[in-house]
Amino acid sequence: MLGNFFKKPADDMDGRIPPGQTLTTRFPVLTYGPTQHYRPEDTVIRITGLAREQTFTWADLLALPQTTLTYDIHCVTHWSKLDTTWTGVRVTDLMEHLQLDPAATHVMQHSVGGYTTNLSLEDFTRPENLLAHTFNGEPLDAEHGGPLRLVVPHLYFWKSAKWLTGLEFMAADKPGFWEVNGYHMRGDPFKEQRYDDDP
Ligand SMILES: Nc1nc2c(c(=O)[nH]1)N[C@H]1C(S)=C(S)[C@@H](COP(=O)(O)O)O[C@H]1N2
Ligand SMILES: [Mo]
Repeated sequence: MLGNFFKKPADDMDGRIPPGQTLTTRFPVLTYGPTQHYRPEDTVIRITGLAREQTFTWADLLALPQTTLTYDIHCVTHWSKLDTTWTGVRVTDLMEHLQLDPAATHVMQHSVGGYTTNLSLEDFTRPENLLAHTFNGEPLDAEHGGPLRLVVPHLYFWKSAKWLTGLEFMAADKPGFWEVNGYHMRGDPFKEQRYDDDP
């Protein structure tokens, strides 16, 4: 019995698998509503709210430093996928070109099609977060949010908007699409923050 205190379950992969998750080697598609199809050149990211209004075109984004990172992703529907490799612009590199009002504490991600999801600035500005256009070395498929999506790997994957089109800076937290519908405002998979009544 005592051994159980010292031995991790064989399948938690040294703490990489959050509670209640199972591994998949597939890459499931999870979208509310239709997949959006448009050309990379038609991608525009609009900066609104408590920041100097700006737009970033596809060319603007490609002119910023490009970073490739590998990490695990976790969906609230109980699948996790290890070692996914993404290329794009680090949120922290984009932030160097923004002028935020000091009152901004949160950001709403906006997508083509109307999907939204909220983050605190602390969760948004982590060094591993990417505005990603490439997955495993290939242009990101439309189903997975191409031409450009956010990837915020330390939170459940609903916090990573596909077909990103805008970042709205806010003075308070505000629920996005799934958060209005009962999901957690933060969504930390290691704390199992799935629904709004989870701690
Ligand atoms: N625009 C948009 N982004 C979205 C969603 C969506 O429905 N629309 N679904 C979210 C959810 S619930 C998950 S789990 C991931 C799924 O990404 P995937 O389809 O690439 O696996 O995208 C997130 N981003
Ligand atoms: Mo999800």
